[in-house]
Amino acid sequence: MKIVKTLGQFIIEKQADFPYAKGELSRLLRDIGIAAKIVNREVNKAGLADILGEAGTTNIQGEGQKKLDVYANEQFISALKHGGECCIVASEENDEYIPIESDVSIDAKYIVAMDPLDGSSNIDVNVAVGTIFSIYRRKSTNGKATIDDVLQNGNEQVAAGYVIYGSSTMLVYTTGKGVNGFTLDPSIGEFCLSHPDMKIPKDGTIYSINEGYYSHFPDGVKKYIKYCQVEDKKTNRPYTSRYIGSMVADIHRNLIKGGIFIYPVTAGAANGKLRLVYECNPMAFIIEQAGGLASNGYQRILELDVKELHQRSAIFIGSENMVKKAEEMMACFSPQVTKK
Ligand code: P6P
Repeated sequence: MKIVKTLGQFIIEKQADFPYAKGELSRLLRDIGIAAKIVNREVNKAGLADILGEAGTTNIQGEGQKKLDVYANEQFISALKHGGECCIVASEENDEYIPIESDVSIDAKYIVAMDPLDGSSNIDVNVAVGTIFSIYRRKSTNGKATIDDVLQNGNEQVAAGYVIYGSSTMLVYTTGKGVNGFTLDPSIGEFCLSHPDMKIPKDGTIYSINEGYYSHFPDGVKKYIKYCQVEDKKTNRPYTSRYIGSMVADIHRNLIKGGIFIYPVTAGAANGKLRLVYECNPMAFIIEQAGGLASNGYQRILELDVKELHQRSAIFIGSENMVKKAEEMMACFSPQVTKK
């Protein structure tokens, strides 16, 4: 009989990894797990309930908000508000950060930055979507936490994770001591440890990029794509192209099988499309903890200066040797122009 370890049991077991923590981070991760189960229930019946289609509002990116991403945002904010461990929530769906001021959050010391439902444009066509979260400890030691507590470099994260609502629902997270994956067992309503100590293969044969923008890519990216497509048995090329259009799903596949995901700068997105604070930084933390690499083509994602909440970045993330090859092409054909 296989011993089932739930997310809650695992978190408590790993509590010892944080000698100074008094259980707050553990409780925060538990709160996120609870919200993920609630969102999962609605995602799984999105086609039935009246939560498909546009909510009529738009987020700061000017993107139409589908009802499910508004619902997911509300669920995560509510769980974090009532959990008492979080003093600020920053969300893709909200222009400004949300201070959590409630009796239970008086001495809360954690900041949560999240994309509550990434890839939501895929909801109506039943393609995997995901939640991405990033957790920081507040820097300020007294008074109310401010935006400065949110705008921390990625290497200051204390935890990061994602939920993928796919053929099964999984929660994958790291606290800086490796990456572990939990699959939701609907029959008991628990996330159960299914992928202990996840490691991304050093090499892979999957490249993931929206080639529709090829003509707008930097020359280094064009050269890397051609490198992926050239026949060379010794290096298992041509690689396979896979692009789901949902960052969590594309990166999760590469974490398991090996591969590289690239969203570079393009003519239409001079700083890239994906957001540094609640997409690139958490995914970079996870992939580095699993033995992979994540950069903007030149610098480690986790070392990039964070200046604005909805700041965008290019991202090259995945198997170590594939990211290194892509960075070589960038250095050679699209050398970084340092701003004077
Ligand atoms: P494009 C989804 O909208 C998202 O934010 C990511 O999940 C995904 O990787 C990317 O945008 C897809 O963007 O321009 O290829 O449609």
